[in-house]
Amino acid sequence: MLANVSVLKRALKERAAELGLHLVGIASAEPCEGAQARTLAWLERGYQAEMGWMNEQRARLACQPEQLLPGARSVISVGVSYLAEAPEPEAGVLVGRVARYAWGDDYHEVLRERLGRLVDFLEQRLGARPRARVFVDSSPFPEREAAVRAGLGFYGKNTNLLTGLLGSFLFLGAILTDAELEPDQPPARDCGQCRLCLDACPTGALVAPYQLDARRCIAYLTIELRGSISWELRPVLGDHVFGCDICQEVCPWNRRVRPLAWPEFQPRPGAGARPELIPLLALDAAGFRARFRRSPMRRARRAGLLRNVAVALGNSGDRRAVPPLIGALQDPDALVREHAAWALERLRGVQI
Ligand code: B12
Ligand code: SF4
Ligand code: SF4
Repeated sequence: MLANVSVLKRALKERAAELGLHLVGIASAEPCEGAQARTLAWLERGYQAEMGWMNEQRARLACQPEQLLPGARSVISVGVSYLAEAPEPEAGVLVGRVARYAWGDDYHEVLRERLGRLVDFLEQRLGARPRARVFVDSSPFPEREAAVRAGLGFYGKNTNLLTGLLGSFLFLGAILTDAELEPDQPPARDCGQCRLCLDACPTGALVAPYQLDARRCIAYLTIELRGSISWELRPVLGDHVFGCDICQEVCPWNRRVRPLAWPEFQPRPGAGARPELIPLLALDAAGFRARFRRSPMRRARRAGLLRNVAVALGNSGDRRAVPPLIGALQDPDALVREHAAWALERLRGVQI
């Protein structure tokens, strides 16, 4: 029996490599009691901010594979690098900064399709379609915990999954299945004495090793928050208009990692790494939809993105930002108008 499960695992990993999935590991589908307890403690402290969907019920469901898929026996965890290179922005142009994961197409759809093909392979090998559920950051599932258990890497103090081969700029996905596969072993590694990410975080969101308070995290503030950004944090956002990579850029595990991003995740026109700010502030609803179709940046919605752009223009210290910000005082959305007014106030000194 063991021979069969390990032969199947080897064949599955070969197929995954053919599909371009950079890392693959297997874990048994046991309840994740530790992750559940840590997530409940995180919720208790209010670190989920206004992400109402990150709640106790979700944490309990996510960590009980049997409830997600009756008869579940194995988790196939995959990691796909999104590390790409982007051209330097043109000199003199007012640009914002987008987190690497959002430079290209939306990973949810791209990864889900590849994982579906891995399930097709299992069906072919087993002679019948196994019961399976695919997770790519959309339904409750502890993706980092599954990756650790499946031997892909370990938790960094910035809470990201770190891997020896690809660093941490990778997407995670998982297949929960009733097929039996031989489990891999979690690596016995950790960050050691390093604390570069904690010291580099500009907002103090990493309140302790492995503890992220989303209320202060730029990724949360620029992507998930629907309302107003606190006055205290606006200047600290700098030129970030969507997400933040600072705690990963400083990580030694991301040095000397080769850029292996799939063509889908290369910087695309419209979104990309360093979008020009002033045209963004002029986007209407239809323009926003057209520009960010199939981009992760849709997640911020028009009002959220323009709010972030107004803050970045306010932080630019550049007088060219003044006329478009005055225009944004007439924006149909109150959120945008309010942040534009703040930005103009911040630029007061440079107006003359
Ligand atoms: C909610 C969420 C967010 C929130 C909250 C982040 C957070 N740290 O919880 C916000 C909006 C801030 C966010 C930001 C980002 N996210 Co996000 N996010 C998620 C989501 C949906 C759930 C995460 C979760 O359960 N959080 C709850 C907390 C409690 O869990 P946790 O952070 O994993 O914490 C664990 C560790 O801290 C550990 N732990 C606690 N104490 C200790 C002590 C020791 C000794 C050890 C070893 C471990 C340990 O246990 C906790 C639970 O297991 C996942 C997808 C998913 N379904 O899993 C993606 C996910 C985690 N995000 C992802 C990404 C890419 C990002 C960003 C990089 C995007 C960006 N550039 O802007 C940033 C990174 C910010 C950061 N430093 O984490 C990837 C991460 C890939 C990776 N390499 O790890 C995921 C897995 C999505 C995916 N499928 O690829 N995200
Ligand atoms: S993503 Fe940015 S703001 Fe959030 S913890 Fe990392 S460095 Fe801090
Ligand atoms: S910067 Fe240092 S402490 Fe932070 S995740 Fe990387 S290795 Fe760990």
